[in-house]
Amino acid sequence: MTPQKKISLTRYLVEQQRIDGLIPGQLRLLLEVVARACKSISHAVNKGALGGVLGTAHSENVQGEVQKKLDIIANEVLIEANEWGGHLAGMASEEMDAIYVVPNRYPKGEYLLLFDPLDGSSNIDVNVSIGTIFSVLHMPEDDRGVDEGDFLQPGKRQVAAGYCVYGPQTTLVLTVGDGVAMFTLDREQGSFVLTQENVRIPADTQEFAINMSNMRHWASPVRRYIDECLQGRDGPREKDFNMRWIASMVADVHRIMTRGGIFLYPWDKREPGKPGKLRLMYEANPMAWLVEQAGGAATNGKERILDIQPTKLHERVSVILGSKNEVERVTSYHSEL
Ligand code: AHM
Ligand code: MG
Repeated sequence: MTPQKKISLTRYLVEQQRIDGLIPGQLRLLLEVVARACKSISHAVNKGALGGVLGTAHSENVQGEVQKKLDIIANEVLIEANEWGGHLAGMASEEMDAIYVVPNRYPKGEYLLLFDPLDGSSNIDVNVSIGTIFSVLHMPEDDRGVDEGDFLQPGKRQVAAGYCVYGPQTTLVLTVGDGVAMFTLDREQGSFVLTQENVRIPADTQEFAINMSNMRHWASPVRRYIDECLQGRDGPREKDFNMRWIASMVADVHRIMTRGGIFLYPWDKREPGKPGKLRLMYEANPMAWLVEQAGGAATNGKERILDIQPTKLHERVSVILGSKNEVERVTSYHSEL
């Protein structure tokens, strides 16, 4: 038997570029550089206490959250890897107050890169899966200098999106608008290898992911949905539901990509002026596009996440995503208010 040929990320991108013309040269370079950065973040995560990378950095990000050492390391790795290649005009990160304009000493490209360098920060020190989430936008046409306004594009304008989950395996999940592909890091070869193409999320599920400790703060449509799930076989859904909550969006979404499910991080009453906890540009948009590309759905309860026009870089949003029929059900409960 001839051994099956392994398709590396590089080969996959070259072939996509050649066959479908979906990936222009600069975008291919960008995706390869992001993948390389993820590989290096994966190594740092793997070393853990041996690398002296655990614990807090004794600083706060723009959202007032305490930064972990690995949040800052991952942010620096992504910036340093991406600033000199000539493929980007600027970057924006959950961990930086303002946008990062590519310095003048480097050539400027036509893309903008946005990322949550290390999602699931509360799981870093306890050896639970965490990840990097990224989103790629095109610079608006005829724009000479890059500013924050250039980044404020709705998620439907993304040209690439993905995440890399650092778990028992390191897996990179990617879309360029032609379905979703998964690549597993082969540590001996040092490269990402294609392990699944055409990822599909089943339309129905019996598994939900939500932080139940916030239940008393939720709005009534979300309470109703979860309450009906909890009633199981004896309730209106007439089936039992299972619950999972990893508290790393990247890991919860990866489970949904693999076997279906619904993920919710809804608005709650504690801070009524805040639309949600998760960030639109670094978390919700890339995940929403990946989920849609795999046949799922993503809304904020009222509208499709990818249609939301952002008004500021660090904007937050309510997130409901995953198996299509369940997302549509929760969304319909919001309109029945
Ligand atoms: P982070 O980007 O600072 O890590 O925060 C986002 C994370 C998500 O990954 C996860 O879904 C959520 O916060 C968990 O929140 P909670 O601790 O409230 O359950
Ligand atoms: Mg995050």
